[in-house]
Amino acid sequence: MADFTIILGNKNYSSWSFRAWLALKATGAEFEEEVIPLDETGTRDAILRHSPSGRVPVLKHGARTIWDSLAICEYLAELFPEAGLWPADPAARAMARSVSAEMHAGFAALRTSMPFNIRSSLPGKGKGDGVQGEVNRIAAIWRSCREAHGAEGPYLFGNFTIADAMYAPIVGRLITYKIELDEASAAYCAAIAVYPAYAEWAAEARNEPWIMPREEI
Ligand SMILES: N[C@@H](CCC(=O)N[C@@H](CS)C(=O)NCC(=O)O)C(=O)O
Repeated sequence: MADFTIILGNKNYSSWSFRAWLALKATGAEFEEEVIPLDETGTRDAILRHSPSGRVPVLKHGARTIWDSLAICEYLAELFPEAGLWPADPAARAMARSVSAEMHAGFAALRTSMPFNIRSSLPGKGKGDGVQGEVNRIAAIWRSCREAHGAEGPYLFGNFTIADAMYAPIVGRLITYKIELDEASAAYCAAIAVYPAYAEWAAEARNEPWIMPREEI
């Protein structure tokens, strides 16, 4: 039995689950996963059996329970320093933590108007109030990370880090809703879209049977 079990929501809809799962995959550790379909009878009880917050994702490691995507990422970064989940350089690491926290705490307009729906193609939909301003801010974040620290590879800080895990579901949304981007941001999206773990999650999302009407626009 693997040391780690991660409890997730539907792969097609649960963007917070996706973030923690990407970080766990990036450690290279073996793990088991359980998907709890959201918005069904019994969903809440099923989640509460694992998570005191009533939300997914949850990571179980022996007797420990870690909930909340960013807390899981931080926990894994401590446990697997060799995985480079945060950049080694202190200036890069500070920036990576800042942009990750900004994602974790923000972009409410985009998250509300453009629900995560990685298997769908919905060009032109989801253009609610405030969305374009948030897209512009996200593109500016990506450009500044790549310009300052991205020379070693195609991701925000060169190699894949927690910052990429935090923004990968935004990439998924920008692809689903076909949002126009500047060249550098489009190149970053293209790099994330072919990152093997991203592609694996997207393929599994396509095979899920569940439909969540409140997430379909
Ligand atoms: N801040 C939390 C947010 C977690 C969250 O909102 N998860 C949603 C799914 S993406 C959830 O568990 N919803 C419970 C439900 O729909 O019953 C995190 O970063 O993990």
